[in-house]
Amino acid sequence: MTYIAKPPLRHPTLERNKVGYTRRDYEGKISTLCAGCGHDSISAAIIQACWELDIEPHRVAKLSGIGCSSKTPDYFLGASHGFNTVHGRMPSVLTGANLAHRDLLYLGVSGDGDSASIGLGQFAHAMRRGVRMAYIVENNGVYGLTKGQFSATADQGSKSKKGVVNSDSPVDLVGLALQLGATYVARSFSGNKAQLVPLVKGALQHGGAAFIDVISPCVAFNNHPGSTKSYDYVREHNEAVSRIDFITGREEITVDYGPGEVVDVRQHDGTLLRLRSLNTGYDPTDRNQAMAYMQQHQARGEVLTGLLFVDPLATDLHTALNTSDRPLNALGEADLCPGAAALQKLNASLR
Ligand SMILES: Cc1ncc(C[n+]2csc(CCOP(=O)(O)OP(=O)(O)O)c2C)c(N)n1
Ligand code: SF4
Ligand SMILES: [Mg+2]
Repeated sequence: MTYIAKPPLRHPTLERNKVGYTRRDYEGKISTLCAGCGHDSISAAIIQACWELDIEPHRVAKLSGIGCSSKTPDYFLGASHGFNTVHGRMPSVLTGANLAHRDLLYLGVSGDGDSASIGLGQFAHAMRRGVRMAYIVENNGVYGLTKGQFSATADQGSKSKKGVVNSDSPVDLVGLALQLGATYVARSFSGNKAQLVPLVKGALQHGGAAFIDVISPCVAFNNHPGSTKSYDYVREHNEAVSRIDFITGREEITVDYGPGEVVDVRQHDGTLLRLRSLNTGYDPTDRNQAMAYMQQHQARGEVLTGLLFVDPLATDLHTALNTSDRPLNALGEADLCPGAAALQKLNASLR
């Protein structure tokens, strides 16, 4: 993988967050993606979200598969844990890491090829098992890294750069995530940082499987007329369900929301998701309504964005499996080898 390290120089007056870090401390190496690639804007949103959340970088584990999108974890959170897996295998490696070390914040970064083609099965099982993570798909409708073939999320009837029409039906990862039981489901656009940053913050603080599909135009292969994943198409067809602000339990609410219906969703850990509905009557905690609403917009060729669904009381795989409260590397000999009596009791329970 080619990369260029950023010069370590810092201006001494850079603003610091509550844990003493500047935004630059959340950056990674210099990006080698094409200038204007949507993926770089998503990296910038992740950096901003982690800085604003006062997350210590060593508390994050970022995992990805293969693709231009999956290269991006090299360009943010340079001081965090990282694992670049095989194509489409990020969810299973992340699941294993999460089960071994439950105290880290897990960030899965993937592409539409990585998650909707080769990794579709892995995506599905991570969602249905409720693996606690923020799973971000940087969705450009093509395999950018291998020169722009249609991916499984390309819309039927959309055109390639050379004018070839895609005849296959698309896989809609948001629809699948909703159907499979993900407890935080959102869609956004790499060109809308104001919407994306709070969505990433909410996902990182969520108590279960959080999924964000981010439409992220590929300027090299899928940004032309006839594409439904281009900057122009998404700007013209973007329909937001709500404006979201993410507020930690300790913060005073000072945001001026203006007119519109306000829905507060308080999560397990006390954090608050405040949504100002741009469409009256939209209930972000109603899974069935989210699915129907999304399909209606899709049929009209619109790209519905925002926080589409959240279950504020979500639990995760650790709760379901009743695992140890402590990470495995923090268990001592007494925990791991509780003695003959405990073994006999266990064996008896299995007879
Ligand atoms: C097992 C395997 N099959 C195929 C490939 C070739 N390959 C590399 S990246 C990629 C697709 C990447 O597309 P996507 O996940 O959408 O990422 P993008 O580059 O568009 O961000 C493919 C097919 C591979 N590296 N490994
Ligand atoms: S090929 Fe496309 S996805 Fe890859 S870096 Fe270039 S613009 Fe981004
Ligand atoms: Mg892609």
